[in-house]
Amino acid sequence: LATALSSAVLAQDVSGKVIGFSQIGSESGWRAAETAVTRQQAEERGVDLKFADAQQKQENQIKAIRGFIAQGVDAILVAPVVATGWDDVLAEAKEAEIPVVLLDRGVDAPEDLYLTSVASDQVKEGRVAGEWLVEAVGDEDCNVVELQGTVGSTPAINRKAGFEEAIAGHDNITISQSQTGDFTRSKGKEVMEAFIKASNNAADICAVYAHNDDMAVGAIQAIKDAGLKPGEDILVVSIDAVPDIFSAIAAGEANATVELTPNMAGPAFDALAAYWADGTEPEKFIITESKLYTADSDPQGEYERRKDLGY
Ligand code: GYE
Repeated sequence: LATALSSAVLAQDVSGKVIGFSQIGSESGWRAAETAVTRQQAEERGVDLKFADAQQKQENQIKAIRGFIAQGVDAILVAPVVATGWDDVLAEAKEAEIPVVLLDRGVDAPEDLYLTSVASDQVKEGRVAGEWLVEAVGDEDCNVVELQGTVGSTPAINRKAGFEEAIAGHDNITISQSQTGDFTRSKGKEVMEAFIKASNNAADICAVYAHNDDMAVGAIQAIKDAGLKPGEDILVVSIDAVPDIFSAIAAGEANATVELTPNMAGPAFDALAAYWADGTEPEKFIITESKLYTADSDPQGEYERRKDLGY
């Protein structure tokens, strides 16, 4: 029993490891939560986490990863800002025998260049958001404006595709305008203002679909500034499930969000622990859940639960 217990403990063990984390930046509330949870997970597990903030720039991420390789870290976590352009630096890490785990976004690179990827099914997230809208509008005509995430990032590409899949075949629903808001609150507001200006009559916009909650929160402000009621005159559906969207849902100013867990590091550390314990190859894609929340899902309670978790 003692041996069984100690090997079970060992399999979970990443303590004493030095792990580099190339984070994208701090564009959203979700990103801040992910950074906080990663630091917390590292501390609980005795990992020496080397944190590098890339300020949204891929070149900074590549530099940080090269720095981690030069330092000889035990593993590298990277949240890749865009999908392309990773082959060389990932091959360098592989050459140095440093396992790389992708967090929350994907890459267009050969799968043998990373150990595993911990992320949501982003096409599904878009689909869940779109299915909610299909259900909410029924037979009514609905003009949707779309706030896309960062250009070239997998969540922007996939969340767009999933939403379009869900509304396909529902000819009453059309996307009339679609632009990037770069996953930020300020750009979400700015682009929503432009959408409102460009439409003949702001009231013609039936819904806004934002690829994350922060852009939705910015859009809500723009809708109010235009003298309309978000959540009623213009429906608001987005992705992440951060506390601020729950306050908006509780206030009737947003309608639905799809949850993205900020705990990507937990499964990443588990995968590394098993890999180091006995060479266990993790699943290539570790997929987190995508649950829908609406006004019916106790938004005030969800807000408080997240605040208690330290979001
Ligand atoms: O939804 C958004 C963030 O990469 C999936 O990035 C993640 C997204 C998340 O800035 O808020």
